[in-house]
Amino acid sequence: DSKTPIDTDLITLTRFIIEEQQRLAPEATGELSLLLNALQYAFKFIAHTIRRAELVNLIGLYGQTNSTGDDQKKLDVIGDEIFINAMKGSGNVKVLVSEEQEDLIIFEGNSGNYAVCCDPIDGSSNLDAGVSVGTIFGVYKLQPGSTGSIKDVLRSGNEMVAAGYTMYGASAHLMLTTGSGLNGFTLDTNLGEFILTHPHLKLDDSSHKKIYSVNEGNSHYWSDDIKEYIASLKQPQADNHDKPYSARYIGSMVADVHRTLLYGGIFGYPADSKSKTGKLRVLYECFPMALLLEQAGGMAVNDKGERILDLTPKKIHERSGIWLGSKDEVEKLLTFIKK
Ligand code: P6P
Repeated sequence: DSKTPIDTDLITLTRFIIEEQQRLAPEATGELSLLLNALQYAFKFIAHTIRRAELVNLIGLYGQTNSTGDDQKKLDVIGDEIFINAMKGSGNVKVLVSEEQEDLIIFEGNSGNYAVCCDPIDGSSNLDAGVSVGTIFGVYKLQPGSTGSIKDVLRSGNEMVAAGYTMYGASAHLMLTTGSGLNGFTLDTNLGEFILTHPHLKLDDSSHKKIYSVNEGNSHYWSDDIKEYIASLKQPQADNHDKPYSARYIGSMVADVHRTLLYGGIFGYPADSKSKTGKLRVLYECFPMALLLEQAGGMAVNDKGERILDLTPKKIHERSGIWLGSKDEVEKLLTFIKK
């Protein structure tokens, strides 16, 4: 009715990208803005497909396995195809690394200056249970003079120019950074637009929830440092009204990281005696999430306590152990990691 105030001045992702470009890089060519718009198209299409999949029962084993051996679900394949076509169609992506593709993809016909690393539908093993899954992405600008090769992506995480994820839950939530803070958007399916809903998101160091998020089913294989650390969280905490931490583990990285960004705490998938290099992949899981957490004032380190973004992968599907979350929580972990 006429009394309910309608916000007629919405900040859509499209508008936000243009305003950020004008604010941060007035001399920019606008290529990154075009790329971010191609990314948001892919997220809208994947969100729509996941919703439809529930109805037309696309879910179910597809019978093939992807480059990392997980059972591939139909939506993994469709999500990957949607993403590949959106990046090719953007015209300015030259190199693509996808979790679903064993090898690097070079778009010969594109004259673009960007390389994108992505996990089209991370956590898809949870799809049948209705658990939120997501698309995780990281963007590198091609190195000067490069026409697109593996050298453009086997680089330090510090060189990523943009990163984020879209989580497909009750709504589609996009968390994005282009290096100047972290902003959250929610897809309005009626408008077909991502709307700015979490401007300048920052982790609240003082009053965040005491949550730890790790798969305790692996604790037999953990190092003694990590066993000691997690055991310490289960004791009553003086700075938590003498209560131990709460355990929250969804098993879908995007959902676990989204909760960590909104509530604080720590998430980890450490390397252990079973997975000596951890499970999560550097280029399209660890780097993007580490960049998001740091932009929100948090931290992300590997099993040796080294900053994730300082790592340089030698292979495109390389894995790393990772801990990320509120600065004070990661610093507490670091006191248990013996150099
Ligand atoms: P586990 C999902 O398969 C995934 O790649 C991440 O999304 C998630 O954090 C992790 O693996 C869960 O692994 O071994 O705890 O089931």
